[in-house]
Amino acid sequence: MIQTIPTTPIDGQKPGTSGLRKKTATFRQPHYLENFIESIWTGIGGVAGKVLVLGGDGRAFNVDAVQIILKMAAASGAAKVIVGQNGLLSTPAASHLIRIRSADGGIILSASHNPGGDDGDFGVKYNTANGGPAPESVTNAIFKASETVTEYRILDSNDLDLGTLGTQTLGGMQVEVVDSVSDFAALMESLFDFDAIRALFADGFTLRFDAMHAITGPYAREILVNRLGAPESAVMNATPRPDFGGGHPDPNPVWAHELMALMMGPDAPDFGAASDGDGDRNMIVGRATYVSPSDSLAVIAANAHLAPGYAKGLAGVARSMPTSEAVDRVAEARGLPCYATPTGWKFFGNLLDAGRATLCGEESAGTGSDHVREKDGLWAVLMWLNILASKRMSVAEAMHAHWDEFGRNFYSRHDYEAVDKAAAEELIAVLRARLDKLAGLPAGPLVVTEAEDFSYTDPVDGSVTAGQGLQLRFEGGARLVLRLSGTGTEGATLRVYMESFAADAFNQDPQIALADVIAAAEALAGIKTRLGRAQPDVVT
Ligand code: VG1
Ligand code: CO
Repeated sequence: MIQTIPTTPIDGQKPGTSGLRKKTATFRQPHYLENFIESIWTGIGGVAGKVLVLGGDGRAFNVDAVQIILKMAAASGAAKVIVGQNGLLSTPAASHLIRIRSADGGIILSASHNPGGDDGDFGVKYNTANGGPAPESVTNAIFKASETVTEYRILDSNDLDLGTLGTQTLGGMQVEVVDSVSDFAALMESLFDFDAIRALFADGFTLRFDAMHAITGPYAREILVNRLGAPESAVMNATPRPDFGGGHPDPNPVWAHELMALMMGPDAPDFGAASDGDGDRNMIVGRATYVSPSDSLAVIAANAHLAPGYAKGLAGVARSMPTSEAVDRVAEARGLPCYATPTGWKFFGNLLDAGRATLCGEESAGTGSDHVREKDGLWAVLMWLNILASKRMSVAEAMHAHWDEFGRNFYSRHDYEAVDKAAAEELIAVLRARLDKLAGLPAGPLVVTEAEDFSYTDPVDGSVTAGQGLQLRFEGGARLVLRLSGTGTEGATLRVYMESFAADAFNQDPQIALADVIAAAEALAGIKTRLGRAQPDVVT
């Protein structure tokens, strides 16, 4: 029976960089999830007759939310929902399913790299028919609907069995439970030279993949162990848990410390990698060699043709504006178009759909291509393995060969997390107000040459997105970006991105190579005084 439940709008249901993210407890409040889902239906022009993909990264509330969404979709007349088994799908696997099933869209339940569990975060993201995150026109429509929602429809029925593969009916709607891994694994096998990677492993190349108790465990096991022949022990923390084992599933040197300790120690394997809560981020690390995500993007741009799926070369590359310009150097050398977009994968969608970019990346450990419309952690891992299998180099050798050819962009991001929101907003506002007058002026040890509030005009549909971060350039070529995070759930997070270029002298600690830019940032923005923090919480 269809129930129509009266409700009232709930404040703050505004999707950020990547969907709506709130505390799990907030999502468990009466009507909270239901209001937002009903707003999605309104924002997409109704769900009646549509086919959706649905799944999440396994964090607390994942399965409950799947059951609620299925009953709401059925009550509003959806034709079919394709669900990952047990409600699980990684973000890139969901994107792929939307595409191969020609679905109208999909809902991904994840707060990605944010911690999960009863005290952690939960999130809901809507993806469109191309498999990618909804553009701002759609997320704005969803938010607007959330401000006026007065009722929602839900089927009064028993929970569905999400463990058994196959099709069931719920009201007038079909629910097809599919294997979460197999389509995605087949896609990877079609893009990369699995024989070469298998041969590399057979020759004694060792690896460790850290799934961080999140969604990639089952995917990594199937691909790395079952299909590529790595030993079972190559995948650590492989069982997804609702609280990610109490960890913070963000694959960077700070949060993936267990893997980092191994890779920097005497028993390091040849290759280490990790992914995040929902499987779209990646960290690449060699023996005693951390590869910054910006460098990883550049190395992939220079070598992707070694993988069969990219043998014909790249149409173009794209990076988010704060990502280092290492990839720009490769694009220039190879004569490829190169785009700089605002932060967030949704801005790559049009470039990928239009065939203008094949490869995209973000400094936040996101890399991907036109094979799906999301960033893809395991894809990046397999791309690296394919490159190493083809070149027969260590990670350190590959990095040095890259810097020898293209030079090195030293790069670092400093995050000040959960700071006072008003103070962080004021810091940005004050600097933004001064941008016009900064060119030619000193900033600590450097001199500003250009300063702008980054605005992006999408070259495909002409849409303009303004206010995407403060970007400053200095004499000598260094660059500084400041912006506020759009994925946090507590206070504000200030991100400070710093970059400088070196044609040689590659073997420096980035924090030392970037000392002048760090000092310039402090001189310009007064970060420590304004935020009351002596140092950043996370340095990547
Ligand atoms: C962060 C990253 C951004 C990434 C986004 C979603 O956003 O900086 O590059 O696309 O997270 O990643 P923000 O607004 O907090 O800087 V995921 O893996 O958390 O969906
Ligand atoms: Co993620």
